[in-house]
Amino acid sequence: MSPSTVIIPPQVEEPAPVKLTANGGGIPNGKLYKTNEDYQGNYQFAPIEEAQVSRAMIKRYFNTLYERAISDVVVIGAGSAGLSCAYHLSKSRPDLKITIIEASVAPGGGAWLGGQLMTPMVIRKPAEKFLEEIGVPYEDEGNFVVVKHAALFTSTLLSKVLAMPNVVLMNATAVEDLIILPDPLNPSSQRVAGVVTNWTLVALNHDTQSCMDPNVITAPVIISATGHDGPMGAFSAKRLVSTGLVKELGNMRCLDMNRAEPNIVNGTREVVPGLIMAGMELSEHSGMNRMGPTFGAMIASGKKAAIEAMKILDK
Ligand code: 48N
Repeated sequence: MSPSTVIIPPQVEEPAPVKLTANGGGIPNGKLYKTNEDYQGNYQFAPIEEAQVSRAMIKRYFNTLYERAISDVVVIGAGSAGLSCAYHLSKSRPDLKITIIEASVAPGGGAWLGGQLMTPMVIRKPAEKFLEEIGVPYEDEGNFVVVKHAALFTSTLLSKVLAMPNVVLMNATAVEDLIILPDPLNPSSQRVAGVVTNWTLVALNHDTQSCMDPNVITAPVIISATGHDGPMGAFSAKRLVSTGLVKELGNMRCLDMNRAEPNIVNGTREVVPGLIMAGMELSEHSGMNRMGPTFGAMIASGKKAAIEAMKILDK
């Protein structure tokens, strides 16, 4: 084709203006337009009015925000521990309203890469059983397995969790405080009863504007899995200390895989009434070793947190 030849796509019928129906849907002239998936220059979308897109998002998002203001369980942090917890909890208890609050736009935390920005992910046995459950292939190295790319694990787990009808993920949203109330079961003590949230960009910029007040979500059980580093790492552990509910941080100890992983899993527990701590945040709270680039303990800690949450809810 000589360069002077310019292909002018066949003129397609200008879509008639779409009349918005009351609920924000668009049925142009009472009929749905035909579409055309033609890659030879005549690809046609059904017409839309820009306001329909806004209304489609606003209606759903703010309905969810309204409905999840009262949740059954809030999971703070959608890293490998938080997501693993949400998976097991929603699978075991599809009746529960589980709301995940994730500060980053991209959930997944530190589980998009293995170690030192390398992509393979090491998971020590017996945690590979979870990979088999969610369908993540791995290479078997005897006492541990290797997933070819950490993102294969995290994206698979994330897709399973997001497909669960009772799970809602609010990403780009930060927990910037906790709700702590007198414990109705024991008024002389206090109980974590919910979270205080704001858009993360707001939460990180409180010193640039006058008070930008937050929102709240209440729940009888909070599971905190905010990790040990990052802009808000170990959030709840630090907040529990600053409120005086916990005397002092244990501070994460140096790397020792063989101590760190079983201690994190076995130490996953309700650290104060109403709040279960999981994953690497626990190392900061309880002074456990770090394990570095191996993720089996995150998977198992998440599952243990789900088991502990069900014990509380079943009381
Ligand atoms: O992946 P992380 O940081 O945390 P975990 O515990 O799920 O997994 C930890 C794991 O990635 C390791 O650190 C590995 C095993 N390395 C160990 C080692 O020795 O170095 O996920 C925490 C998530 C992140 O996505 C944060 O954005 C989010 O929590 N987050 C928050 N979300 C909402 N509100 C907050 N205040 C908040 N703080 C953190």
